[in-house]
Amino acid sequence: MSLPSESDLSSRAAAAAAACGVDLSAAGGAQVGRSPVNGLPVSSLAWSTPADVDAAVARSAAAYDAWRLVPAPVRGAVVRRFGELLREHLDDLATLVTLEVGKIGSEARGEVQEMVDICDYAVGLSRQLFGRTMTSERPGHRLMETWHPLGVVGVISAFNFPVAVWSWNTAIALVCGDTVVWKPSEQAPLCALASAALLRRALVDAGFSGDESQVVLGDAAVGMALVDSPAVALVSATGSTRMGREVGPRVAARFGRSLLELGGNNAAIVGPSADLDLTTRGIVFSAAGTAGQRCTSMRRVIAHSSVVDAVTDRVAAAYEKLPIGSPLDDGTLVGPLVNERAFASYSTSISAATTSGGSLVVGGSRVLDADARDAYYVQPTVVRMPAQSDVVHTETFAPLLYVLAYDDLDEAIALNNAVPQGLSSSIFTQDQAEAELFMSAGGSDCGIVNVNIGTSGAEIGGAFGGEKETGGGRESGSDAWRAYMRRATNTINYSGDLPLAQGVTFDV
Ligand code: UN1
Repeated sequence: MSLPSESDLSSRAAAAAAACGVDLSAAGGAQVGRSPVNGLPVSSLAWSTPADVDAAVARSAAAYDAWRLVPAPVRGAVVRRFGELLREHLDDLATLVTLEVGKIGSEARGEVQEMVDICDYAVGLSRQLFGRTMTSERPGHRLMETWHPLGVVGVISAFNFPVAVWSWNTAIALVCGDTVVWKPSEQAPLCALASAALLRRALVDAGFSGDESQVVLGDAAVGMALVDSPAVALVSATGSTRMGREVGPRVAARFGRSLLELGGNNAAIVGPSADLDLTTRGIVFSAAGTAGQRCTSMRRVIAHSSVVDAVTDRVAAAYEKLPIGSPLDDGTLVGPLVNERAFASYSTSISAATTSGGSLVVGGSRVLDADARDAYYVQPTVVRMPAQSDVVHTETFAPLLYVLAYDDLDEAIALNNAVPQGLSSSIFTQDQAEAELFMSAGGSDCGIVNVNIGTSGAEIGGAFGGEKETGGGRESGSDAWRAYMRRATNTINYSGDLPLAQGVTFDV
């Protein structure tokens, strides 16, 4: 495994950031960011104070006054330019994603591609912010709805998608006429500064102030300053259910809007007719890819008793061969966990699973600790469980997969739905009736319900998000844009008379 030295890490990061327009030579601060690749420092920056957050929100609100009046397709043209800059700097941003959060090259580039994709989507959307026209019960009247910008949007994003999640929110918010203040994960400040520098360039080149996009750096306290700011119309927060439990009520208390993307506990049902080659590949990508650190990562396999042994054996055989190592090395498929805390929860969950009757099938250990003492590489792990015990109901952000058996599909669907989270789900089957049932009202209760693919790796065209403790928010494609706008209902009277609705008379 080839691991960079501290100076190599910082100089690679500084070069990638500089290519995106971030000058780190004048930066420097007390907050040291450590790379999961080897645990060594990769950045040192200053965090924002609550006063900085207020100032950023004030700049954003001032920019909003003008931005909301810019025609939506003109706003779309700025997003188109941003998308072009992202294409140009795809490798620079991907390098920062790898260095700051430890994603392998292909997944880091895929994440930046997701930013490009949402920009393309948003450009088209900028000409399609449609409202409806409704028939009126009164003669000579027309009803319609108009969608208007909402205001300042606060975006709080997590370490595991340090740039894409912001871009889903921001590309859509900008075409909708909103301005954005971003509190990125404290794990990925350089990713944030570089992405925001490209967006600023797109805005300034088009003649705007650049204040339409703001970044504030820091931990939860900085995020909470955004959450509590009355000038922030919508808080879009991605992270743990614990975080969402705090954010949601605080925003609601001031009658703000929130859009929450919280934990998942995603399962795949494997039916008796499933194509086991395809199923195995689908499971391995979703469960071990990104080292199990996607909110859509597969955490449970619920397999029919006729195939459960075969599926478990195939997944275990694939796991034995997975190349674990530095995400900077070509060929690595499983990079590091983000930090020691993540490793601790991986270990604790494995112990809890075996204590509650589970048997370890494959994995279970930390590896490469001799090469990288301060980094946390672990083996993707499968535990066969007799039942859905407490630990299986909990999201562990690591490559830890529980396998359960079922006998009839209703039982499998009940197990799928029995956890508190409701983000993603899938079924592997060749039986159309099983697939349809899983997607029906009596099927999966999740926001994402797939057939013959894993739980992760959604495209930007669909609405992304989930139910129950996942928070209920929807981002990205479909009509998710509506969360970023306010709706006005208009009644237009061209009758020359004044008939009242519901037949009310009020003669004066
Ligand atoms: C997340 O893990 O927070 O569907 C987002 C996926 C990605 C997005 C995941 N497109 O796996």
